[in-house]
Amino acid sequence: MTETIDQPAPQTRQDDPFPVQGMDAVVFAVGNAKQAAHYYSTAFGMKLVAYSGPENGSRETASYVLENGAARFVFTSVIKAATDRGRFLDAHVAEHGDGVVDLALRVPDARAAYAHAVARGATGLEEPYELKDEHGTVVLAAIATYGQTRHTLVERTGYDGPYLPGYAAAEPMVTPPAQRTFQAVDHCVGNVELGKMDEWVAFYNKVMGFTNMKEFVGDDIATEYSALMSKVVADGTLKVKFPINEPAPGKKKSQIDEYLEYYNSPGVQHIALATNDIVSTVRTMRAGGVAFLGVPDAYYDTLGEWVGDTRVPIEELRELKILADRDEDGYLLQIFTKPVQDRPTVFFEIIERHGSMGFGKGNFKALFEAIEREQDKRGNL
Ligand code: TYF
Ligand code: FE
Repeated sequence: MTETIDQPAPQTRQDDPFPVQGMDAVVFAVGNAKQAAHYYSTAFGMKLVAYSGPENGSRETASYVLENGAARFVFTSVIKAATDRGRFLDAHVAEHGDGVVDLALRVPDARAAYAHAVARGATGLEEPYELKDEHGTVVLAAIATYGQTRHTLVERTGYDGPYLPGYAAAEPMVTPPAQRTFQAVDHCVGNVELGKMDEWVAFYNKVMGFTNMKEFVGDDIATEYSALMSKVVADGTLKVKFPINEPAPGKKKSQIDEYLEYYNSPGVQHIALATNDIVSTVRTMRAGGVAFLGVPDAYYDTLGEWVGDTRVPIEELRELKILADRDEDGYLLQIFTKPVQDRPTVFFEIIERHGSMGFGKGNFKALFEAIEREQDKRGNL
């Protein structure tokens, strides 16, 4: 039901061949970065902190960097493609719609991380290179993961600017909410094709030394109701957690198959954001027009019996459609948005953890039924 790390104890920095310091950024390629930045400011309560575009020397792309605590999102649009990078981003949006191009990882040594990853079988996309400006130097490299998604490896110890060399500090687009909506990226989930989940788990095991967490969705649950299989890999410190899903046969078309069909390839399915006040966050986001999945009222009639006491009274969870789950380590509260673009692809999760390091296994049935109701509305039966 929960997890602690499967096999080896969390590695210390000295013996970790691929140490990561956390998520550096989630980078989205979108059709209209200016408007996306506005949505994530007004509806998600994020704060614009940096910008790169024609006004400061970037003629090909415009990029908006938004933060909330340690969580950083970057939204990039092509203005006029002139290089392979611009053409790649244009093609990415044409093929996948708005989506995640990069789960960038902060590392202490990008050259060492890249060399290790490539030696262990990763596909190199960018050899290590330096970017410099008056704020200092950043070392970057990139390796491929599922679909057209990449992991940029970011070494930023020699830099004190707003994001990366070339970016200028920017003022918030709107006044941020009085209370911070979330403070970190909790986990990033990938959808891969049928039969590929174990290969991608092995990739993270081998290339990054990530270990498997105990929570997974196996055959039994898959055929019962979820129509997906899932395993979770994490770095030794549990700061970076990557669940990987693949479709499974079920009563209806798998939500993972629906994603793969509309995204046109494997890719990032959802980003979970950690908060310490999910009630306030959900109220702010609902007021900003974010649509969340709902669960039947009956879910709350029996919730107290098995989940026990939580910080938030059951009646408030019921009002806001927040889910709860408990395991031997503690409990968590969570809620899922509907897809945030017209394609039924990327969505978000808001999660408040109290001891539990799980992913809400006790909610999988209620959650997947809610997703299936949305699939039905879209005509995917
Ligand atoms: O990240 C997780 O594993 C949970 C559960 O399509 C989940 O958030 C898994 C698959 C999915 C939606 C949620
Ligand atoms: Fe999740």
